[in-house]
Amino acid sequence: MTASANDIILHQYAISPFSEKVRVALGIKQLEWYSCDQPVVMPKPELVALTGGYRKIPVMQIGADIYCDTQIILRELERRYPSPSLHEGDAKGLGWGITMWTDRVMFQAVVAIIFGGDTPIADETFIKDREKLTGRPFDVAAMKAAAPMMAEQFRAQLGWLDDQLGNGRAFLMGPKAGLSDASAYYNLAFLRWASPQAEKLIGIWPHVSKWEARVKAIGHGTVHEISRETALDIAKAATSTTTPGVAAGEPNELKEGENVVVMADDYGRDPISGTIVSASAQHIAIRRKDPRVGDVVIHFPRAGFLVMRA
Ligand SMILES: N[C@@H](CCC(=O)N[C@@H](CS)C(=O)NCC(=O)O)C(=O)O
Repeated sequence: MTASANDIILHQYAISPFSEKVRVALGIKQLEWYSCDQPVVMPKPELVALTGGYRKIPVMQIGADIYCDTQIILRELERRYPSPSLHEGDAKGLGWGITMWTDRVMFQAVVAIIFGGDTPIADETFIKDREKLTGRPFDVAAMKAAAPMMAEQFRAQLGWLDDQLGNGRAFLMGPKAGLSDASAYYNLAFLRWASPQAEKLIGIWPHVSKWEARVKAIGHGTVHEISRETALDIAKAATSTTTPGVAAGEPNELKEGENVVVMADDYGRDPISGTIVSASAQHIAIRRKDPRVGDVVIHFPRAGFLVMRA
């Protein structure tokens, strides 16, 4: 199989929980895609050639269009492959709001349980890398102190999921799996991969356990491997298919063609510079040039990202 400019390339690594969210969405939509393996720690020269400095995982590439953050990745998958929808039964708007809970509050509880647990899974290189990523000390002692409390926080949140599933529905929002399922599920998968406490915490919830098995059974669609160099060659040869234009209502009157810097508002706040191609309440796309990949258009969500005039 050779990938073309229309194919989905997911830059990821196997034990990345946020990649699991996208992999489940690819499974729900039964899509065929290419997995491009990326390192777990910096340096990631091929990834940053595509993204202009964004280093987090996953990143989706389709030709010369690059999507940073799972929110914009799932939004674009939904736009390009609307059926089956990630919003079957889901309140389309509030499904995204739910991801703000699963990706921040719930995820941070899981991180503390894993890294504050008894199994040391973080080596020196990983710790140094994550300190740079977050701009804070990777304080194992503090995480150890917090882990028991975080187990209680996580239990409370699993209780919400169990109540939601308590009326016999197969998935969180109804009979079909969607955005909320992929978003809550990856936290449980991460805990299963990395913490001996997982079964003790998850297994006590009867509805959650059955739901977890159902989401797992969805799979990841059809996946092929692609090398980093081939992915970069595809970007270089391709032209972005993004339609230019800025939707009405920009609170700060951002305009097409303006130079801006975009960065995440939480961690991994590396600034990415470019020229606005298109924007709306939910996305911003900026063009930049890179010696290895040529002209690319990089896409970010608006919620959770800051846009500043350069
Ligand atoms: N808000 C981001 C979060 C992504 C994230 O935190 N990813 C983790 C891996 S699952 C990461 O990038 N860690 C640092 C790294 O892998 O270099 C998203 O939704 O994509």
